Amino acid sequence: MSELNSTSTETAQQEMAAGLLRDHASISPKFFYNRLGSTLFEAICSLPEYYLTRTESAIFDRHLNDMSRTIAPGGTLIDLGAGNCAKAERLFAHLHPDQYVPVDISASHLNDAAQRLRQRYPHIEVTPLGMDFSGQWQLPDQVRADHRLFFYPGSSIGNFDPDAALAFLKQIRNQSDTHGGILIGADLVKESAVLNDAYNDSLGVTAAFNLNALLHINDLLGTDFDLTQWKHVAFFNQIKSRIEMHLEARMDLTVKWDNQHRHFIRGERIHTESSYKYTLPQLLNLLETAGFGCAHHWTDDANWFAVVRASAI
Ligand code: AVI
Repeated sequence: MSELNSTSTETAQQEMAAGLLRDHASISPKFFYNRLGSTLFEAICSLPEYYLTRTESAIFDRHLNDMSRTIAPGGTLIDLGAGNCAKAERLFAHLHPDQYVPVDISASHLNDAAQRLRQRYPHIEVTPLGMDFSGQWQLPDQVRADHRLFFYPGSSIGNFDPDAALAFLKQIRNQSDTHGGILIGADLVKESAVLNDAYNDSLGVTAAFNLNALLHINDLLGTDFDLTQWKHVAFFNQIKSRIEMHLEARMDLTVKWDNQHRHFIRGERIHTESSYKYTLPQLLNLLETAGFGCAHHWTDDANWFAVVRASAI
């Protein structure tokens, strides 16, 4: 089941078809997140090999008091890619936001969570937004304009190519007043084996997450992808400093939809996701180029993951 409204369904269909018809076929990683995909992603976050979530969480556990000293209380907390809102909820007791704005492409997940939060925190205005923020976006007027803190955890910044990451951060900067800022988590460059294991877990949950994109496309575009004909491939590309996820055809096959088709030969791949890994200086430099300064950062003991708080300057 997909969670997009009719206008965004049409745009999504065009985007999917264009990606499938490219010489090197690709699908945007945003198409991982239908209801099943969001559930599978939550499961990924608990996998032993997927160190990102627990490492980031441990950084917050250890340094949240220190972080909150760099952030004025009150204001609006804007949670980009909020999912079940659990990560932001942990900040409430430290940051005391007046308004909380969870934003996610998967609206049903979001509305359930927002309802629960309203009951638990009646003094916080909860304003959920079902929105795709992977391209051009603008926050609506219901979002208060002053003291905006954008919360972007989970290394989701890594899912943008570097130019797009910069453009995305600039959009955030342009929607922050001078009291605003960003609290962002990003996965750092490390030994390839650790990275490869994180995206090739032994339970096969990441493989299911990747393959589910084809079910989502069948649902949205009416393609006839047969999942048994495809396999999950993920590896660290050291030159580009990114994990690449692909779906690889196990045999020659043809995918059909409407009056269109795409032939794949055995071994041909659809690129489904890149997950860039930064060094800490690269990450700080990216934020500075986007217009954020006065950065404070916190990492784990192994320097696997970083959380950065930076101000709009
Ligand atoms: C959401 N994003 C940061 C995850 C990542 O690690 O790039 C998505 C993911 N893909 C496979 N496993 C997790």
